[in-house]
Amino acid sequence: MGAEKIVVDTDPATGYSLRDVDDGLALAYLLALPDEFEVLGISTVYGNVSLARATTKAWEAVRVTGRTDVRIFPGAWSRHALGDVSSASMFLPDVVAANPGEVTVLALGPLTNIATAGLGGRAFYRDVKRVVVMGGAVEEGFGIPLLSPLEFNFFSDAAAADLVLDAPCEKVVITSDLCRQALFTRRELDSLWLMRSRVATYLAYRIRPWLKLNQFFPLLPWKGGFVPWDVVAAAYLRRPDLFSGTEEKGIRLKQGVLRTGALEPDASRDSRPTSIPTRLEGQQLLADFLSAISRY
Ligand SMILES: [Ca+2]
Repeated sequence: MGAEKIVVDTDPATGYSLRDVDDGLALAYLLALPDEFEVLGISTVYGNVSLARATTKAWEAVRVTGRTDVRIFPGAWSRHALGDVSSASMFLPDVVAANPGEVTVLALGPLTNIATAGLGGRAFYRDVKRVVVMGGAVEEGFGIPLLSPLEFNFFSDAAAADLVLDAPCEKVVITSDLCRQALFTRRELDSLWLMRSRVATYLAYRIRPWLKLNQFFPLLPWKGGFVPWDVVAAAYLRRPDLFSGTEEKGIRLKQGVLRTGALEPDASRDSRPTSIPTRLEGQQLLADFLSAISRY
């Protein structure tokens, strides 16, 4: 079997102060496995940081990993750009049209680029193999009182998220509840330091302050580490065996004035179900991440 064709839509911020490192970790993981994943392109989106800063970090990821063969396509600068033409909005339909039924789109940021590609006509959802999304919360979300459950990607562009949840294609949603079953701790960081490769050391330097912040920030519901959100979604492509309890049902964003990224069942969409794994072998997933990085 050949390598799986994928496109990664992402808002990397790895290394910017007080910003999540997960997109950069997910990119390093996938780019480490060229015999398993043919990365046809990386499209960038605002989210963790501005579009310009996210695009800069995407360039940094391909340069540090030595994968400058991978092309980068800037997309939406905000949720107000839903429907606007961008490099990403042209690239996404083009690449699935050129490889009908073969391309997995892995969406790791707000869904503005994906929804915009879908607005361009039925061909995108017809031709894409599947869309795997990190986003949405079923129960616990981010754990902030009053706003809970809150999930950043779906909250950032609720309209785009709901369009994708209604898309006529195979959809997998990796929720924040699921991601919280993995916790990246000092132990994983120490493993990276010990690898001594350029990529592992690059990641370790950027993970260290984020790990410290998570360890000492008192309001977070998880203790002793950080949740590697986008790494969980990326690992789903390689190790679906680590995911279980998958529910197949129609789903939509919870309606209301404040749409926080919470999900609810929608029977009217049962003919277009979404796959939602509910259980994760978190420790094995982190071990798989480390084994991929150790290839550098
Ligand atoms: Ca992200």
